[in-house]
Amino acid sequence: MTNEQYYTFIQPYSDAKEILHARLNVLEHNLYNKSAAHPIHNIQERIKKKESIENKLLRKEKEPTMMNAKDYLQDIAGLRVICYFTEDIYSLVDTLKFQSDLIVIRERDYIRHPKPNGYRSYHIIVGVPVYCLDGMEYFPVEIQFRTLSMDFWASMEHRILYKTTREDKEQIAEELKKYADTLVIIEKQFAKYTGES
Ligand code: 0O2
Repeated sequence: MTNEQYYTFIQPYSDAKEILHARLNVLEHNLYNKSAAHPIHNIQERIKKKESIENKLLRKEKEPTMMNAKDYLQDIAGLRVICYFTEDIYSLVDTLKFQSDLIVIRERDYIRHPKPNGYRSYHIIVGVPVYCLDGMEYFPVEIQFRTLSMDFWASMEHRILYKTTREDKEQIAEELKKYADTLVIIEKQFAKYTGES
């Protein structure tokens, strides 16, 4: 994949991400009209770099071509939505699913079903219709919904352990799992103050 091919290839993914980002901003403004609280703390976004696309395809034992990226990767465009409370995440997901022109391609609820290492997050891959001069096509965008504490833990774990090799990995993983459990308790305590538990 040349640089030029890469930049042409990612354009509609980037457009789909922008469309979804705008829709999430609208929900942030009017989801909770019954209270002053806003559910979203911040939204991060990224487009997978050319090298990451090629490496991921190679890990999947596929040729690193644009065609394969389109066929086998659904996280080329990504949004990470950081919310205050778990309930905010489920409300946002429900409201987003109500938008009938979006299609849900895949969902993974690592909040109700955390990964054994303690990772918690709600992943949903949404097909977003992108209209251009010669028609419409759906492009996938992966959204990771996390609370502030889920994001804190995942960012630290990503930095310290995820995809790393180190001798003390097992011991650190055990400690991080305990911190994940503690954060669940703390988060529930905070939710109590707002009646959102
Ligand atoms: P990176 O470095 O964040 O880009 P798939 O995308 O379907 O091939 P998978 O694992 O089936 O991969 O999808 P899943 O479980 O939805 O996880 C995808 C992303 O979630 C990862 O992207 C991470 O960003 C995040 N994630 C999943 N598990 C963990 C975890 O244990 N710790 C942390 N910190 N993040 C996690 P990438 O591309 O693997 O990595």
